[in-house]
Amino acid sequence: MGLRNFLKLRANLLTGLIVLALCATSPVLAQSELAPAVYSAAYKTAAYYSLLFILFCVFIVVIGKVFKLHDLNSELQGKKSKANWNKINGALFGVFLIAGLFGTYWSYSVHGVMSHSVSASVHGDDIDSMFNVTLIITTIVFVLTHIALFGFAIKYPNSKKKKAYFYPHNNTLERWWTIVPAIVLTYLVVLGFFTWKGITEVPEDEQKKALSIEVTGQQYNWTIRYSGADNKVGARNYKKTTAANGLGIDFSDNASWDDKMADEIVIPVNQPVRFTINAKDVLHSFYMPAFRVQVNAVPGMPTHFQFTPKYTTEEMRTMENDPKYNYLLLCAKICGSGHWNMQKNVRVVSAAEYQDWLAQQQLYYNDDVKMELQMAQKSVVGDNKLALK
Ligand SMILES: [Cu+2]
Repeated sequence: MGLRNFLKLRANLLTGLIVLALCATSPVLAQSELAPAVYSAAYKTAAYYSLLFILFCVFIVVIGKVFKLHDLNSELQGKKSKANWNKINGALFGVFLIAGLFGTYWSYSVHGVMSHSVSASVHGDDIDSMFNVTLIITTIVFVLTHIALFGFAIKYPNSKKKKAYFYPHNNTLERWWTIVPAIVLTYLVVLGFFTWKGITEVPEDEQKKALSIEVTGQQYNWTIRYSGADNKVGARNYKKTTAANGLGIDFSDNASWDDKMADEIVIPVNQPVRFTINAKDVLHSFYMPAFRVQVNAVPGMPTHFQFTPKYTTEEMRTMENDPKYNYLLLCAKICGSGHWNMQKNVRVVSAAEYQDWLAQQQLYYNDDVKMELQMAQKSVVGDNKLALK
């Protein structure tokens, strides 16, 4: 086969490949049009953009192949290729730099607004300002290093006329690029350390003043226990877990007798709340984004988070201009197949509303639990009698 025929075959193969790619993607597009309603709009959008990206890649490959064919053709005819690839690459680096920086600006202006909501807790403002400081510093570094990276590639393309300057070592330069990042990173770490310490290390008298609520995570639900009039959640012992006593509450501890169960979390505004967080099976994560609260729920090791909510749900609905707005408790640890659905409503209300709501909640130590405990005691006594005989 002559070279000319070979090139023709290659061009035909390439065209076939493109047609095949287009044919293969069209049924997927058609299917996404006919897909049942369960496929969310977001899923469709992701599929659409993925296909668009694949088509764009195919387009780039085609352009590359066309250039390659042109070069081979010129070579065959004994002509010198006119394309200066170093210059083309340099110009492309410039295009990527501008497009990339514009993409960064676009992402900050569109997604930045989406990710930044008003903090609904007192300590949340500290976390937000720390986040902003980190974002500003890293953005400045990102922009400068990328301008330098692409700028050098544009300014110094390969050329037969130029010889590269061998520049292996510069102590002053190395000193600066070690000391400056070290100072900046130390500042960020120390700032984070003290902010976190200020939020999590609450003095004991402050802990006692806070409303005590216990939350237990299990696949795939949160169980909420309020401490009752004594503001103390009763002790637990996993060995006491039964069908009626799912949390394994130890009823020999008097503090457990007035504990209450709830289907949602209701907390009074402007009062400190202290959550004790447990897990019954695997790791979960107690996550309330609006309050900037996140702590792991670990089996066998209670964790705590204390904070003060600033705005009631109603106030937040007005501020967010969304009459359906609700605070949420979510699980932020991928804990199994039902993880996505592990959420609870959180309502922040006035102190008076909170008291009214609490009065309506059921005691954990209810008749079912009492009856089960009595039955268990009777069977223990029965067993003992048998043992004596
Ligand atoms: Cu979970």
